[in-house]
Amino acid sequence: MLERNDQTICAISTPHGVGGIAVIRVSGSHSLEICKNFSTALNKKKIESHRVYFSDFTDLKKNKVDEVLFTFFEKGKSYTGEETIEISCHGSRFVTQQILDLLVKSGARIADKGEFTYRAFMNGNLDLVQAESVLGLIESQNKAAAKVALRQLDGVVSKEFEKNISDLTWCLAHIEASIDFIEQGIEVVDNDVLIAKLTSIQNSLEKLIQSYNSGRLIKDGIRVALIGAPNVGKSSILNLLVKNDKAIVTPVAGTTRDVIESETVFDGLKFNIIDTAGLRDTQDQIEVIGIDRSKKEAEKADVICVVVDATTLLKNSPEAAVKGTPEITEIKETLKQVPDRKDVKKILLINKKDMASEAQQRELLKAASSVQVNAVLMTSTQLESSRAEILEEIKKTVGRFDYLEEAVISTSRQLEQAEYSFEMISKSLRELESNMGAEFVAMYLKESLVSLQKILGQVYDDQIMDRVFKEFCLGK
Ligand SMILES: Nc1nc2c(ncn2[C@@H]2O[C@H](COP(=O)(O)OP(=O)(O)OP(=O)(O)O)[C@@H](O)[C@H]2O)c(=O)[nH]1
Ligand SMILES: [Mg+2]
Repeated sequence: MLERNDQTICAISTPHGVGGIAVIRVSGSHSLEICKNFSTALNKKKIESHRVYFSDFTDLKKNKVDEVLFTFFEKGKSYTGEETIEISCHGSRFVTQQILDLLVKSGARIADKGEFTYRAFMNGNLDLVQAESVLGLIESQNKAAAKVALRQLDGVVSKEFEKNISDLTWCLAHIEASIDFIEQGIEVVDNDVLIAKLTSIQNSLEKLIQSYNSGRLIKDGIRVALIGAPNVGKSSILNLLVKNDKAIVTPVAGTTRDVIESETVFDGLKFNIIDTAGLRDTQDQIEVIGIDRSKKEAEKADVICVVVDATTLLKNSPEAAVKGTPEITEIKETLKQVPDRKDVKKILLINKKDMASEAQQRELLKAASSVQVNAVLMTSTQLESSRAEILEEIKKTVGRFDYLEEAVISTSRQLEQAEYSFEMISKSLRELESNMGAEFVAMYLKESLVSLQKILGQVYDDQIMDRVFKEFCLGK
C-alpha cells in the first residue's frame, strides 16, 4: 500500500454542478498509467508535456463514456510538481461521476480539500503564503482582493519575509558565535550593529502587520453599519449604496425591524452595508429586538455611519431656518446610543440635504463640526452623487489602500506569527540594550525566527497545515 502522499489523486476542479465543460484533475506518479486505461490516444509511445490529446474516454469494457481532452503535464512541470493529467470532459454530473469512478477503480483516490495545493507546497512549488494566496484568489470578489492575492502568489510578501529570515539568521549566528568566543574575550559583533539590524527587521514587520488591516478589509469587504433614529433615511441610504431596492422604505417611523445586509463594489473594493432598525424607546416587542440587533451590528462594524435627518435638526430649532443656528442635541443623543469602540470609525451623515437651503446646509455642517466623529457629510438619497461621496468618505476614513503596490498580509495566521516574531525581537532588543546575557537574546531571536519560518511553512507544523488547507475547496 502506498503512503497517502504517494497515491495518485483525482477530483473535479471546476465548480460542481452542470456546465458546458468540467475539468477533472489527476495528479501523482501513476496519473498517465491510470488514464491510459481509458484512451487509445494516450497509448502512444511518447506523450509530450503540455500537449492536449483529443480522444474518446472509454470504460474498461471499451464502452464510450465521453469525448474528452487530456492535457498532460510531466513531473516537475505541473502545478503540484507531480505528473498530472487534466481531463476536460462535458460538464454533466453523470459523466463526471462516471469518469471519477473509473479513475478510482483504476487506483486513484479522491483528493482531499486543497490537496493539489498541499502537494504543490510539499514539492516546493509554493510556500505557505503563496498557498494561502491561491485560496485568496479563488475567493476574491473584487479587483483589489484579486490584486493582493496575485502579488502574494508572485512571491512579493514571501520575499519580504525571506529577507527578514535571512537578516535574523545573521543576527542569531553572530550572537551564538559571541557566546562561544566570550571566554576568549573576542567580540564577534558590535551591539550597535545588532541593534540597528534588529530594528530594521522590526520596521519591516511593523509595516506588514499594519498592512493586515487593509488586507482584511480588501479580502472580506468593509463592514458599514447604518445607525440612527427612525425615519432618518437609513434604508434609503442602503438602497442608494447597493443600487437596489433591497430594504423597504416608508414615511412611517419604525419601518425596518431587522438587520438587512447587502454588498456593493466601489473603486475595486467590496463594501458590506448593514441597515438596521431605528433607535428609539419603544414598547413594541419586535422593534426592541430589532434595536438590540442594531447595536450588535454596530459593534461588529468597521465603520458606523451615524445617520441624522437635516429636516428634524432644523425643525427642532425653530429659528434655525431664519437664523441658521440648528441645535445639534439630536446628533449628540444618537451618538450616545452608538457603541463606543476605539477601532471603529464613525461618519456622521446629515441626510435629506435636499430639504435644506444652501445656507442651512452650511449652518448644519458648522454646528456638527463640534461633534466627535471621524468625518461629517451632507447627503441626500435623492441625489445619485451621494453614493460615491459616502463610499469615498468611508474608504478614506477606514484605512490606507495604497498598500496594494506593496506587500500585504491577509490571513490571521500570518498576522499572529508576525506579531509574535515582532514581540520576540522587542524582548531581545531590551536585553541587548541593557547588556544582559547573550543567551537570552539568542533564545528570543530563535523564537522570532521560528515564527517567521512558520509563516512561509519552512517549519513543518501539522496544526498550521490543517488550518491552511482545510479552508480550500475540493479540486484545488
Ligand atoms: N427628502 C428626502 N427624503 C428622504 C431622504 N432619504 C429618505 N427619505 C424619506 O424619509 C422617509 C424614511 O426613510 P427610510 O429610509 O425608511 O428611513 P429609515 O431610517 O430606514 O427608517 P426606519 O426603518 O423607520 O428606522 C421615507 O419617506 C423616505 O423617502 C432624502 O435624502 N431626502
Ligand atoms: Mg429603515
